Amino acid sequence: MSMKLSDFCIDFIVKQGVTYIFEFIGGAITHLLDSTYDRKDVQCVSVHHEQAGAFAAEAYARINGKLGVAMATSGPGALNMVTGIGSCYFDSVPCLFITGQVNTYEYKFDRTVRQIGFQETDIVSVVKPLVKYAEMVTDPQKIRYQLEKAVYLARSGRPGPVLLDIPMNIQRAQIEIEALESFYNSAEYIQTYHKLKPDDCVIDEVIRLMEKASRPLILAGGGVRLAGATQELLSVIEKTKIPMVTSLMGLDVIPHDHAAFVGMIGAYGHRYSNLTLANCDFLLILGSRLDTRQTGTRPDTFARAAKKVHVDIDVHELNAKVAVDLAIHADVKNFLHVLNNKLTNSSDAHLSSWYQVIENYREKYVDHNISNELVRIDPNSLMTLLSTCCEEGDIICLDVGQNQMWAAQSFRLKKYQRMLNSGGMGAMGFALPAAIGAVLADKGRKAIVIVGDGGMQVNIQELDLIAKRNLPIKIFVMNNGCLGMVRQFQDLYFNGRQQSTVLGYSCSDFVQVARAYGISAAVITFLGDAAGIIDKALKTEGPMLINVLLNKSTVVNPKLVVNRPIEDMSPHLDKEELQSIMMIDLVD
Ligand SMILES: Cc1ncc(C[n+]2csc(CCOP(=O)(O)OP(=O)(O)O)c2C)c(N)n1
Ligand SMILES: [Mg+2]
Repeated sequence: MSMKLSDFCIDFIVKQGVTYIFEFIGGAITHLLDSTYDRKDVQCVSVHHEQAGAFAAEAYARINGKLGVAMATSGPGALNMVTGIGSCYFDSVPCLFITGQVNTYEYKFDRTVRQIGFQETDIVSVVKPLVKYAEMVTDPQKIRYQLEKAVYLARSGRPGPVLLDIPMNIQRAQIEIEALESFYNSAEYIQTYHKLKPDDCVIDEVIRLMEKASRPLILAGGGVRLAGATQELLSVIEKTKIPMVTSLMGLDVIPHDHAAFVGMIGAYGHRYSNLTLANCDFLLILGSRLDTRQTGTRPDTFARAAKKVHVDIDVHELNAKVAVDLAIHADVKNFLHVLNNKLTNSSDAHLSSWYQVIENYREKYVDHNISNELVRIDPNSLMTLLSTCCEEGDIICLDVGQNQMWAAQSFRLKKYQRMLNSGGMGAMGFALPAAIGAVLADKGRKAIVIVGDGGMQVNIQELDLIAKRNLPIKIFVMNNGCLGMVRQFQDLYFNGRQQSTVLGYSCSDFVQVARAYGISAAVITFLGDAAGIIDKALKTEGPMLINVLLNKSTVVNPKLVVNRPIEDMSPHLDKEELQSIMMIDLVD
């Protein structure tokens, strides 16, 4: 049977369980997008900037757990996706990016000229350091092989983005279906495929270390979700009663009110969580790459009194930043599955004094410090209030900056809620398009966007798409009228010279902007008014924007500063106080 290649690609994408393709059209991608025109099983979502399409695809993949797909034209379209592609790479999200390219007979290949075809750009070379696989398809009969290989690589091992660049003449080529070569029958596949299973004696050693400890702790990272291992993790906690902290990316693996949950560690983590981590004597690290935002800039002091076990699917992450006692190269889900089978239920009696210590930390060092300055709205308190109003299953999409950290610190996640972040890339402009991908991936759920006034302006154009599709997205702009996170940094290290965060920075009235797009909007000026307005926003059908007016001088507290171990956050405790609450020696 003969078929148009672009039709074959769309068929393939649909078979992966993908029902939305995020795209922005251009001449070089028209054949591929045209192949969706008459289909009922897949729909194009036409964003207004390719970066937003890439972020939406990322969130779509995280929520549907399968794959996200975004498409763009050659040149400017392809390049506009690069930030989103990088975001998927750093946060290990399986996405297939397809870019159109000029006809092969117009492409320069090895010639030394800069460009032959209009908008010709070597996107494959550009994205190489940000993808698991990128290739230009130059032989139409190789399309099945390329698609299968790309999607296999996107999903297997440590997941990540892949890109196929498909020239126009290849897109419109006729292919013979029966003659197409399959990647799965190839020597390449058979030689590289292997499944990682931890061996039994390693598990026995983990259990031995666990049982010997008197202050054990689990640290869950984003890898737990990626591996689909949340149930296995909860079951290990159920059996062992070991308390657990998370990284920013791991926050949504456990509901906030779970008895074993001890908050988020890291540079802007909770003081009580960081203290718990610093004092543990056994640490099981699951799917976390331990970057400096989690460990602080002194990884040598991280959980220094603990026997450390690190489980990760990516062997390069093991012993990379923090030296551990036992490095286990395994899929977290497989590891937890085998561990679960070997564990028997234990009571928490032997951990009661450890739980007592933790409770003491938690009571003394609440999750944030309310600023002494007279502020109309304490942003952390607003986050907690918002979280009490949200429903199980809501998807919380955070942007980047102070707004993100207030939310991570004080938004108390409920069951089945998700919290999406642009972790490694830390890209402002992520939250709004992520919400689009998230709500399309699971109809019936709504998204809560928490974004700063700066980040809101980065992909503000997507308000149009949200309005036209009447998507259930509630946007909370934490508006401090400045680029607060960097301003806080300048206040610390630049003597208050607020270049470009305050001086030269501006934003317009978001309420008027939202209304111009046809989205209803309201303002919160005082915490006392917030409950009613939040309630209205959450009950309104479709989108709504809430402009939360904050003081310009907002800060995120507590915060880990350079060269301090994780337990010693700013504002710093007196040395005597810190000494009195530590179970181990202080660092000099
Ligand atoms: C695309 C991009 N550009 C620049 C930055 C650097 N940056 C990190 S946080 C921040 C300030 C964010 O301001 P806003 O969105 O208003 O949030 P706030 O910190 O005030 O809550 C900036 C400029 C970034 N992370 N991403
Ligand atoms: Mg701001």
